Amino acid sequence: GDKPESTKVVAPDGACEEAIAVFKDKFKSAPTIVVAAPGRVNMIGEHTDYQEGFVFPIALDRKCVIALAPTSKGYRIYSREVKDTLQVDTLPEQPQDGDVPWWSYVVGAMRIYCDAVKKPLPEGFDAVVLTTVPLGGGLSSSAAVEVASATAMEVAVGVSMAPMEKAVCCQKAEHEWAKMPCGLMDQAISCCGRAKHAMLLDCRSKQPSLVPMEADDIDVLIIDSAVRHALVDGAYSTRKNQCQKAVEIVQKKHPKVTMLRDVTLAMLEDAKAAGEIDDETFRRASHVVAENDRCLQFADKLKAKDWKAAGTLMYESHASLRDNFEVSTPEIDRIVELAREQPGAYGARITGGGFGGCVVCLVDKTKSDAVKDTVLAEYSKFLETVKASAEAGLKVDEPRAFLAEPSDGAHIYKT
Ligand code: GAF
Repeated sequence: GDKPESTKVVAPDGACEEAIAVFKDKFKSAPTIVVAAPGRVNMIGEHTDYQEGFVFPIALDRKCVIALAPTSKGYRIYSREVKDTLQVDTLPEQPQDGDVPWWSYVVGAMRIYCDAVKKPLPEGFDAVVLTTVPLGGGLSSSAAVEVASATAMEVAVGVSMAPMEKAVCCQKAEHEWAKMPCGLMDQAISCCGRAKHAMLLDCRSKQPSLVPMEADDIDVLIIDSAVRHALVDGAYSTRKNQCQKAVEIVQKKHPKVTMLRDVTLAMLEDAKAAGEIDDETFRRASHVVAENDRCLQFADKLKAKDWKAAGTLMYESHASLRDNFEVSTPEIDRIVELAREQPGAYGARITGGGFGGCVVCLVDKTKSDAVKDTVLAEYSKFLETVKASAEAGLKVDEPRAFLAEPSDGAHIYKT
């Protein structure tokens, strides 16, 4: 049945079996705890969460799985993707200076979870971490690792937490151990997602509301640009700081304003007319203000099954992220343009933090295969020209596309 306040226990699936097989191969014994946490695709409401706005993500059927067995001493944590083992007597107590090693996401979330429930870490364990969320693709691969790690500790120490509280622990791990000042969206959907639903989340009250997504006539198509730009984290904090700067400007006349969530376009226009806000800060802030509004409207249009209106909001969101927030890339813009030309595509936009990654499209179910094939074929031609002039720090992989299947948040497998 429905268990919103604790982590669901579900039957093993392919990813679970895979983690068990890797564990047996690596450690020559069987894991006693197997848990998973999904990546996400955000339909709309981008760069709004850290200003206490609204977001509309879906948990994917792609996830991070952790298989673990307690031992009496020492820790061995193997990452299948990185092909590396952290082997130590004591888990690191502090994040490392400089570069963020892969195990920071695991150890950080585990430590913060155990601290929050006032339990010591298990005195030793062996663990395998594997993921089916494309890495660094804007589908929240890091939140999936954090939430799976916290969930593994939830089982290992035997103390549960409400899913949204667990999300807050994982957000703290991302801030402190991955040094990325993210909002709450990714960890929240990875903890609280529900099969066949999207989640409208008010990031101020932290109240999620589930919106059915099992419509028979639409598909959510994800197209991975396969392009990863460098310097993403720096640009994220710059945007976040610009939003805060806009808040401080508006606060002078409107002392009750604490976040862009409280700001209207009229307030921003006033500040602009008075010469109090520069053009760039104005564009950043006006994106967030309008995006909150679009996100709420999108939820209504979806409930009314008005796909066309919902899709239009997605195109508007994309244009604003491209022109006002400036987090898109030529490759992503090309995919959105191509999608827009296809019969049966209602809307498309960049999803996630930006600077590469994926495009999310809302498409007519009978046309989704055609949209997928045509866009991929045309985009691949475009990508050849990009590869030829690849800038430094630009990593190009194989573009791919797949359907998003709205899935459950973090869960525990019956072992
Ligand atoms: C990243 C962050 F982690 C999220 O919190 C959110 O801000 C998103 O970028 C942009 O909407 O995924």
